[in-house]
Amino acid sequence: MESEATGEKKLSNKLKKGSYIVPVAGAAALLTLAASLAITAFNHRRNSKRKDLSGCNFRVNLPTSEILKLADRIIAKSKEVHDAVASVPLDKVTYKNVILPLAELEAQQFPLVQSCVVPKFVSTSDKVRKASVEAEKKIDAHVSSCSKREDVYRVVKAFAAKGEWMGPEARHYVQCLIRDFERNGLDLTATKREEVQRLRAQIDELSFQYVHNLNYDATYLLFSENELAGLPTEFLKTLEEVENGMLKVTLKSNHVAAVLELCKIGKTRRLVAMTCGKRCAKTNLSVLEELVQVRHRFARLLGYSNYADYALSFRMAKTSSKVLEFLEDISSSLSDLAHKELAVLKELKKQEEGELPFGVEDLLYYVKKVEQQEFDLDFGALKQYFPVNLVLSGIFKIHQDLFGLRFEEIANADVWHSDVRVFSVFDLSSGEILGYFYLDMYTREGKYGQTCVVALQNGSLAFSGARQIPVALLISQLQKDIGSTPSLLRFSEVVSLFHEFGHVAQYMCNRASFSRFSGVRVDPDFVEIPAHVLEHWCYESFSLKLISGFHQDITKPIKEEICKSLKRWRYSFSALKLKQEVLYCLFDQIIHLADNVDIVELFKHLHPKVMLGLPMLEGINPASCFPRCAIGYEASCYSRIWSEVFAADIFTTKFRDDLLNQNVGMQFRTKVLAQGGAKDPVEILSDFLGREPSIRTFIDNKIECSLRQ
Ligand SMILES: *[C@@H]1O[C@H](CO)[C@@H](O)[C@H](O)[C@H]1NC(C)=O
Ligand SMILES: CC(=O)N[C@H]1CO[C@H](CO)[C@@H](O)[C@@H]1O
Ligand SMILES: [Zn+2]
Repeated sequence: MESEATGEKKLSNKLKKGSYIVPVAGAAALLTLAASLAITAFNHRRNSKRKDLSGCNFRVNLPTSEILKLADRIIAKSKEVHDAVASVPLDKVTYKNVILPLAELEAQQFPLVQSCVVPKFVSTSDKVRKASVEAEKKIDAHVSSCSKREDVYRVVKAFAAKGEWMGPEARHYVQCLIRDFERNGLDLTATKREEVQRLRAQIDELSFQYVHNLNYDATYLLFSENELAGLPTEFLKTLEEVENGMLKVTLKSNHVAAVLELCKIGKTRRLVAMTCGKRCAKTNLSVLEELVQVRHRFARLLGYSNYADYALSFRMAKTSSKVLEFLEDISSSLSDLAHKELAVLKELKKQEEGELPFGVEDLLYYVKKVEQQEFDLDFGALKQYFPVNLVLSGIFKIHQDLFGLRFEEIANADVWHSDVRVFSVFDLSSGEILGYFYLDMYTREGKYGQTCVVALQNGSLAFSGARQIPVALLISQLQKDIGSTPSLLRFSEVVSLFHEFGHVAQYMCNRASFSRFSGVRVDPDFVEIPAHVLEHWCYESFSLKLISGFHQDITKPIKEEICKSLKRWRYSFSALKLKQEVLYCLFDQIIHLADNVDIVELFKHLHPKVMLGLPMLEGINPASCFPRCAIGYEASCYSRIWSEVFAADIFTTKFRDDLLNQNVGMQFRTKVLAQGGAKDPVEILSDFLGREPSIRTFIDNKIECSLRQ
């Protein structure tokens, strides 16, 4: 699963029941979409017979008892196959009796597992969601026990040692099987293996504690209304008032962001930034120190020189030295630009507050100020140009023209809520079905709260030659309003939808043979790249006009000036913003290189170095409140920047000058999207680009776009 911060903002308005994608984009005159975009209307009221999706083994709407029974059947079957593999004599191992049964088991069981697990995200019934959680626990426990089976490991190892000829994808698959076993210490002595398990449990406990401390931190500050000057009245009204009119500002991100962006009083900003940077300093610094030490020991036991190398060994970046070089290169290449950006902000502060020194607490405030002065971007008004159906049909149109795909809505498919829509994806030229996806767009009670794409069935090619097609689910968090106008999207939601559709396209176009390599969760450094590539279409006038139209007259797309502003806005102060992110990524990488890094000193040292001499705020320690390095992104925080950089390389080199070039699009589809996790990502990208991927294009593009401001 994959989640996005961008999709969380709300939008309003309602999609009328029974409505369908209007197959006309804003620049209606530009396009004759209606004919080419075969999106069938469907009508909820006419739902006579529910249709099954042929070739889809994901089961919708299983009742509670069925979910639990299915989980038991999955486990029993899996156990049977594992036992059979384990019983193969070591001198009789072949691809057919060891690897094939495991690969086909995975491919067949995955959609069934998802039939049990996915209801917990989307079901409208509390009971079903609970059963789903319970089923998941059972299945997880079983999967975890399988990955610790020494008997199976030994057979797989014996097979690998035999050196039977295999294609590169199969070889890679065998390596992955072995890696998973060995990450559980199966190649170690029993005592060391126990130690691995013990350390892993300790890591889980400590990272949980770190995040728990942050979540339960209840620190707040009190300010008078004067001290909060600059904040909008509607915001002040939401603050709790304590005695003598003082207002309570918590350290929740929406409070902190509002103060840092809008509060005119430098002292208030500083106090909020400092208090925020001291959160959990007493507790979490020691938790993180211990966590890093335990991780280091864990990685050493498994034969890696440090935890970073353990975390990176199966990622595109591969080694920590490569990551450090990458981050330092980005940071130093952007220094000149960032200096220029900072000079603008410093000048503005001088005008507004006199000779006071500029500090990090001033960054957001003055950035916001310049942006308000320079760009006439009213995001509230911009929404009027993004009715959901228009945006969707624009997205489909772009995917169709670029990648040779055709989307068709399936009427009367079985779904878990009447808002959910289902689409088939076809290859435009051959008419071959490539896959299906469910679109569950609107927030509702009990539904999972993130925007993401969930794999329901992975594409794969069985030994018999039968292809299983991929089935995906796109969950987003759009707000359905009770009103008569169509649902309107905020710009951030438009970008987020584009991003997620990038994942869907990648998933649909994947031609890997092994289910394991056809997911949307393969190498995380690689898998985000196509989605980031697609985001670029949201900032180009040509495509923006394609996906927009004033909601009361969709033939009127957004104006050229606004398109230009959006692009400039994207690059405004982007060097400074990126450097700030690089700072945290460097910290995350360096602490995972050894067991004795002084995490307090490290931040103090890195801060002025990366942030152009700006010192860290006195007495704070960001290390105590940086949950990404504690859980989920440890030693891999860099990955977001990584994807963005190589996506920019691809977009700028191949697509920027011809946004709907199907030739290039088809090459991207076959050389990149189709490959999935079956091949080395650097090889994949080099094949497409005709050279190794490089950070230069990203940097040059950033400098060029910023100078145009
Ligand atoms: C299918 O894809 C998902 C999501 O990318 C992945 O988590 C899962 O491991 C894959 N399934 C199999 C059977 O490998
Ligand atoms: C290792 C460590 O210092 N843990 C502390 C983290 O913070 C909690 C309180 O929130 C303490 O109870 C732990 O001892
Ligand atoms: Zn993503």
